[in-house]
Amino acid sequence: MREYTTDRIRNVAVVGHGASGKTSLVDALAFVAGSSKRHGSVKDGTSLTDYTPDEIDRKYSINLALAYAEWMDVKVNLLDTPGYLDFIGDAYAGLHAADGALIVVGSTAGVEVGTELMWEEAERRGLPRMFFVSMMDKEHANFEKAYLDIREHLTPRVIPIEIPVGEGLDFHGIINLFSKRCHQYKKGTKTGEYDEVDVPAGSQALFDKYSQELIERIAETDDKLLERYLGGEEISRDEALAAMQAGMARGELFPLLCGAAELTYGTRALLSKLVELMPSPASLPAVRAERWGSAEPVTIERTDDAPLVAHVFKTVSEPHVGDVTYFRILAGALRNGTDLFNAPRDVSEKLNHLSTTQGRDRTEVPMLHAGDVASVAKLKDTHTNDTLSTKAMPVVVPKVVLPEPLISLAVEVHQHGEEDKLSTSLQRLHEEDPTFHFEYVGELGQSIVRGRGERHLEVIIGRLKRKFGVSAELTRPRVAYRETFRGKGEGQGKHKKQTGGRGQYGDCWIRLAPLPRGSGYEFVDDITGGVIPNKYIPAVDKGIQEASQRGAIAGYPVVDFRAECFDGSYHDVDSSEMAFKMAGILAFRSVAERCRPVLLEPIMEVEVLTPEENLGEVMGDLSGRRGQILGTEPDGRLTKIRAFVPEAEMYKYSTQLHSITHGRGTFHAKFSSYQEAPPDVTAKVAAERKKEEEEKKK
Ligand SMILES: Nc1nc2c(ncn2[C@@H]2O[C@H](COP(=O)(O)OP(=O)(O)OP(=O)(O)O)[C@@H](O)[C@H]2O)c(=O)[nH]1
Ligand SMILES: [Mg+2]
Repeated sequence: MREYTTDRIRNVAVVGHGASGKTSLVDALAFVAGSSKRHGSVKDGTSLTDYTPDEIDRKYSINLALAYAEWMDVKVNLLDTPGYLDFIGDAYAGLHAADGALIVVGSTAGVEVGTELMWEEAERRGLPRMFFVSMMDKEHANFEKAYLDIREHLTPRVIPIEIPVGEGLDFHGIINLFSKRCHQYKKGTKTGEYDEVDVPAGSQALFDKYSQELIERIAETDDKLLERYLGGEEISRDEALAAMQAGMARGELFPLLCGAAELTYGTRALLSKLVELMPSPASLPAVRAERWGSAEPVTIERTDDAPLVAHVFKTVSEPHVGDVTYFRILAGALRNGTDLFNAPRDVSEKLNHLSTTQGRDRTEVPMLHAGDVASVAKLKDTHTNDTLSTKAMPVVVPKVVLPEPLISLAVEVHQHGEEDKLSTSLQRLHEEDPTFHFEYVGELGQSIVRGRGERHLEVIIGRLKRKFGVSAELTRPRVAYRETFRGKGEGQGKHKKQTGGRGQYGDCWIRLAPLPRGSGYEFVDDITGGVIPNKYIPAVDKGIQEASQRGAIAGYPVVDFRAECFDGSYHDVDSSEMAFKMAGILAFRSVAERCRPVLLEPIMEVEVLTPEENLGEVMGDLSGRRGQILGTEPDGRLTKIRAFVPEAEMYKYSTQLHSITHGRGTFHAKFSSYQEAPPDVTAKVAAERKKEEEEKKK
């Protein structure tokens, strides 16, 4: 492979909603350019960038993957991102590593939730953006509708630079509005070949309308051009393209193209436009970094002579290879075998086997120039989001901001004794995918995994088995119930034992009373006249606290109450801290039952975004989960519902919402408070607890 200098590189993240055709497009682009040997297909499990077993089985992208197309002496790095929202962390990582975004919009589906999220993220990053209306050959394809959808929901500054000839089964050509020529595709073409012909008579009216719009829109972004245009002057193709590129760089214009990746129609024109309109890293402002240690801000030019800075945006552990690290060289030229420094981890890494990456295939290269994206295997201790730099100029660059987990499930190993292996393997999987988290929660006695959705966690469990040989399953997480009191009560706890020599004697009287929700625990020392010596009072407090960890209803910790110790007695010889602690325990146990104990359950504050048409069903489902709807309000094209829902009822909510809204609904839940559980729930929880206890005794 030839060397590509910084000005001959483009880094493009291909983003969009799930199943909009991104992976198929990346495959076709790399193939048509001649950089990939075969035209793969998602359906057959042969696509270039959906190459992991998980992806081949499921037929959708899970991981960010890298490919490239060499076109017009430029290497276009294509970052294929997953569209399913469960894997949005990788889509963010793709945008982080790119200098421009190609937003794919399905010709029948139009703008969807995933399209909006990607648009917003690209906007936040100030990335130049281009649209591609995909699958123009699909039945019911509608170019104009997709365009108007983008205009209405994403930006009025989108502007088609080509238009299709025919749609759906009749789709057979694309007119380029700059060259005023039509590409008529050869039926059965494998590599996007076409005959160049005049604009067909039947498309003339459409062509005139869009051409006019294009030139006006471009002229609007440039005063001089506008003046000339209004003066009746012709604007040349090159001038228009240059103005378009400048407009894109400023975030004022978003060109729209179209095609059908599976037929390779439109792929050549798209490649040319990616080269002509997307920025090269050489044209970008200097890299902003922070010097490690001093946090002093530094700027580093994106040239080969600059000190090397690379950002790791993804790591994947592969069987037989170990960890593969994907990184982007922000500054400096990188030679194979170079030692780089990972400053925050204080580790030197030798970059052997530096490779350009075409899907699963890696080709070793002797050197890479500033701006390129590549991979390397077998680094010692470098993970996603780390910066590699030099010892002479150790720096860190901003990280990809990763999304928070949305759901939690418990995980159980199938084979007893594999618990340790489970936790070390899950740690490795977390390093590979930092949007996945896990912890052992002692109170629940369960390992809890957290992620973006059930689909996400199922993929993790699959990897656990395939990569680490640990067979496990996802189960319902236990709920951290609490107990508290509704009423007051008082009583005695007396611990007295006489066994041969020195005995044990502790005696206390306590009062228990409820406190407002969230107040916690309070202890009041109301002893007068030294009926219990001062030195033993903390022991009573300790005993009450210990006993309160197991409440009267179902053995859950009791919260939000006050305990007053107001009377008691002691023995000169037999009393001890131990004995008074026992007295505290006994007192709590006997009084707690009389204070009308109740079960508290954790309540989540939930925000759901759903299309209006599913609103009724989504609300009905929330009510079925004992949800209390607080209100609804419009939120862009969707409706936002706010509700309180018991945590116990949120199990598998993401799957349910996905199914009701056909993947368009999203939700967010956070702990809000503990509330009294209704009697039937209390009875059920108490019965379950009793059963568990009995099983333990067996
Ligand atoms: N008719 C037609 N179907 C297409 C075309 N491109 C993709 N498809 C089909 O659309 C489906 C989704 O395509 P993908 O390329 O996997 O879409 P994606 O955007 O990568 O999907 P995610 O990875 O899940 O986000 C597959 O079944 C493809 O075969 C096309 O040009 N024409
Ligand atoms: Mg894909």
